[in-house]
Amino acid sequence: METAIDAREANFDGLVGPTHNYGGLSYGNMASSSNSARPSNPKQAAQQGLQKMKSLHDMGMIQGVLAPQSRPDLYTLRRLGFTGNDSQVIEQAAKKDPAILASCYSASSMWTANAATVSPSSDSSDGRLHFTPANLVNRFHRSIEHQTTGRILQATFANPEHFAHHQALPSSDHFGDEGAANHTRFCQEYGKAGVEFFVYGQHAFNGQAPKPAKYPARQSLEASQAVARLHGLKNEQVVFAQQNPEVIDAGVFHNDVIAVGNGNVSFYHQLAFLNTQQVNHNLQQAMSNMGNGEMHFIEVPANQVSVQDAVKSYLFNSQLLSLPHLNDGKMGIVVPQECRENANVSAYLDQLIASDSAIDEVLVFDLKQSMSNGGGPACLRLRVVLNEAEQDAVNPACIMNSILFPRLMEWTEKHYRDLLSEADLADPQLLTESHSALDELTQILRLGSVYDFQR
Ligand code: SUG
Repeated sequence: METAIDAREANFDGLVGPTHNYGGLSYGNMASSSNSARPSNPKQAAQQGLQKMKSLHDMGMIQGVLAPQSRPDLYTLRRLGFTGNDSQVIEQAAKKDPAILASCYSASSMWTANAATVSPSSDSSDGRLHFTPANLVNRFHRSIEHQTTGRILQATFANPEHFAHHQALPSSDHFGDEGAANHTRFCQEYGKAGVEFFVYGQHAFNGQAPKPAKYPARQSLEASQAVARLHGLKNEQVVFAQQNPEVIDAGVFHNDVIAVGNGNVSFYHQLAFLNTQQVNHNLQQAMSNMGNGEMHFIEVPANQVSVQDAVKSYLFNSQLLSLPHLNDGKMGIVVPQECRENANVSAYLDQLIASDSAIDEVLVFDLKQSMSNGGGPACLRLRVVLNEAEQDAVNPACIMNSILFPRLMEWTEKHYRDLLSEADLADPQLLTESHSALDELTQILRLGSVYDFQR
């Protein structure tokens, strides 16, 4: 029997970048499509995210901050044939193809659940914590994130004795990888070898297998298998499961829109998976293989919460947290306020808390700016299980505390606009503002020169 090392779950949230806008860029993501071209408020978006980070820090969680990417992505615009100095590149793109400019301006790296897949050191064969940045090939505006994501992760988790950083998978739909949005780790204790659960939307090399008819399946089985290999996971600790193609067609573009897990608890919608009974059997089997105990399955019935309610409210895009003030394995659930605005979901939450399930407390946050692009509490965070030595090895300037919070709030006050519309993207002044914001941020978070414009 392996002994457990003292380890904790940290959440690294993406700091919303200064160009947060509603580009309508994610086909199959209902919120993104329905809010297309609405004006955004980047300052409010960043501050809503910071408030969540600060609250979780105040509750005793380890809370990290991942820096945003520099936008517009001038490197990509030049690769696409726009020439001249920076302002000319932007002007040309705005005139010739505003859709390309909007894609290169997206602040989508804020959803760090899609930054990478992370396997804790207690799971990997070399005893290091593994990161594979997600290639996000399915959406153009996201496919340009992974290189800088890799650099930011390396600047945050630098020590190679503890942290292993892989390249993103090959950029082809065959290996479409959306990172931790389709990956959950179950365990008895964070520091003990656990079970890694990979959920995919389609088989890349088997044309006969079921797949959605309308919206894209952004994650392939083959991508998930490759990540499991790269991270040195044992076959007996890995479970692969196919998402129900019908829910993808109903707007569930990532598994974390319909299921979430923590510790030994799996909280999921009745229609989330293709073959739920088999999936749950496999999870329990894998937990037993690893010497862990019983899984707790909390299945939310479709007659209480429809898939549509789930997609609208983002009930499952919640964070299930082992909060330090809760005992006996009890957890809190961090939900967006849209869950309290939906009568069915709100009633379900009340019933859940009153029952004797592991979920004991509901924490509600206003994340409307991010939610309007389809990004709830769980999208905004990347979970990283860290043992004590690894906690010491993380870049300390990226950890939320009572000094960093006001510093970053002040930084957003100084640099961010409170109104941004589609037409503003053509204004080269936005680039200048964005660069000076990020330049200062790399000093606050002590990241070094992670951005192209600094190199
Ligand atoms: O990839 N939205 C993101 C939302 C990501 C949510 N992440 C998780 N579920 N983990 C996406 O679809 C919309 C951008 C726009 O339309 O402007 C966007 O990229």
